[in-house]
Amino acid sequence: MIRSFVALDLPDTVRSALAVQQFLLPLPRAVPVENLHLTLVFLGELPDALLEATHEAFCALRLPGVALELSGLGLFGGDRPTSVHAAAVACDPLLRVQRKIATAARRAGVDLPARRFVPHVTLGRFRPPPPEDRMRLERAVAMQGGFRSGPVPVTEFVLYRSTLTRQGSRYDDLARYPMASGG
Ligand code: 2AM
Repeated sequence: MIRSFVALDLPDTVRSALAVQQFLLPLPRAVPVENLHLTLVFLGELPDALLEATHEAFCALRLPGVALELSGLGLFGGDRPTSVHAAAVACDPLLRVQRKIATAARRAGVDLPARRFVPHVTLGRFRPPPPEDRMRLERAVAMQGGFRSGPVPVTEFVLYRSTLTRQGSRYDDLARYPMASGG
């Protein structure tokens, strides 16, 4: 079984801008800058043959590139937040690309949960902090709410393998799929 997901790799300019945001936030643990990505579809644990079939389906896709734009920061987890993220603008081209990749995975036989796609880049994951730390984090997220990056063109999507280790997740790219530039 291979744990994998499909994501957009981030251009260096975006990565650097996000590293600055991570530095400015009181994060218990930041996602390493080289691991930052925007997940389109989390495939989960798949048997090798199914992953291969899914890869073939992705190879057959002809998708336009997208203009990636980040706007604002947010917390996931409500009263007990467990992550901080930079939100991506949910523009139609990005939503369409995500939908087509999810459909291709489903047609190849992947059982994907029906979940609304909320495009984001996770900057830090943590256990729900005690109230004082939570308020500090919420204040910092609010203060940096004006964060913007892009739009920048992204012309490929990536199939990543995710390996859970004691030190955190390790991501290795298994395949890269070009999207037409100019999107
Ligand atoms: P996240 O950034 O919001 O945590 C690799 O784990 C990537 O897949 C992450 O970007 C993660 O999103 C995303 N993902 C989506 N659903 C997941 C799940 N059920 N388990 C782990 N990761 C998931």
